[in-house]
Amino acid sequence: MSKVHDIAAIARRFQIDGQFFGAKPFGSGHINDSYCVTFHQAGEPVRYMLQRINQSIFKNPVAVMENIQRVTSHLAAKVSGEPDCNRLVLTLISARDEKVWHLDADGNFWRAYRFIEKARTYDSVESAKQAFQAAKAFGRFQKLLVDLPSPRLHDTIADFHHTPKRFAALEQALDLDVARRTIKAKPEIDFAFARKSIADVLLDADLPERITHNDSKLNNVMLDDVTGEGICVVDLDTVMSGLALYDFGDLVRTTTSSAREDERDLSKVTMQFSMFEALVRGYLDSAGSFLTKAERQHLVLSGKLITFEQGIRFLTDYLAGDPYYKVHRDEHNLDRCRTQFALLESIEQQEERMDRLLRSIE
Ligand code: GN1
Ligand code: MG
Repeated sequence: MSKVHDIAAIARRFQIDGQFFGAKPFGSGHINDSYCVTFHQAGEPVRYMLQRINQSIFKNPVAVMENIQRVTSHLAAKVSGEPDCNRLVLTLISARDEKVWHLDADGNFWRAYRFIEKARTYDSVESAKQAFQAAKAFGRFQKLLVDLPSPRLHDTIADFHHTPKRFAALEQALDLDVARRTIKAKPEIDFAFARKSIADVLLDADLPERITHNDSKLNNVMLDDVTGEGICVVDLDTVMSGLALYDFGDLVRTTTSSAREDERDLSKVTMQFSMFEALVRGYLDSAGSFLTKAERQHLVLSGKLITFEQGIRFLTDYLAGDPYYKVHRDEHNLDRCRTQFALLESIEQQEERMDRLLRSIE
């Protein structure tokens, strides 16, 4: 049973002026708990984002917060002076004891951000413009972090995108079969094993390590309500060293299909070429100046890889009895796995055309 938290009391532990007015659960993340909280300040409502870090997944929340603090300060310094610069980067609110988190009496870690107004996220793509803007925003995020001073960021989750290890975890879940579900997922298991070789495509490609977001889903970038521009990348828990293409790959996974991640009608799940093209153009618009030739050449493969990886992660969680992702129905993780695999098939069918596009704009 999840505990009911006293959100008002927790919010008051942060350096927020005024009267607490209310709080609502926020967003569609699978890991942390997020609330939009409102305070009245001089008669005006002002909103903040309050989040509880899921410590069964982030075992070292202080390391997570140290990474986020370094990254957001660096980004803020880079964009200072730009119009509306407060909306271009997440701003952490310190707790009353000056730390950037609050540890409650039950051992929960909380953090607060200024809320970014007049912008929102989308769980599924509605236009090629959105795809372009999302990819441009993540490319810019990577570009602004190229010169983050040392030391290296903490690895908050080890081997996060190490796909062969993700595959090994699937094999282990199959062996254990703790939830007695392997029988129900036979076609998906066969699908995964038939493609096991995809797991190595980026690790074998000699690509440079960079600072990457690692969870670059479409719904982790805020698009401005008026201009539609991708203004701010959010959900920074997994910002750490990685391959730039992990981020591009996750954009392909979450933005080329207009179906939701857990869509049950698989006929709706297709890789829309126009969206892929918009992603490539948006990403190169901001990241093109620093990407190596090898990185550019692996853009298509990164989409395949991350879609495959996410499919096996959902499948593994399903077989293990859903310990990791929040689920809202019995076969939720299996449904999510199926959409990933349907999208992967659609990518496979269009791979040559996707490659031709890349060659034409090299
Ligand atoms: C999780 O919390 P959320 O929804 O942003 C997961 C990502 C997955 C994603 C799938 C720490 O992200 O890696 O790609 O679900 N985050 C973690 O939607 O595992
Ligand atoms: Mg996340």
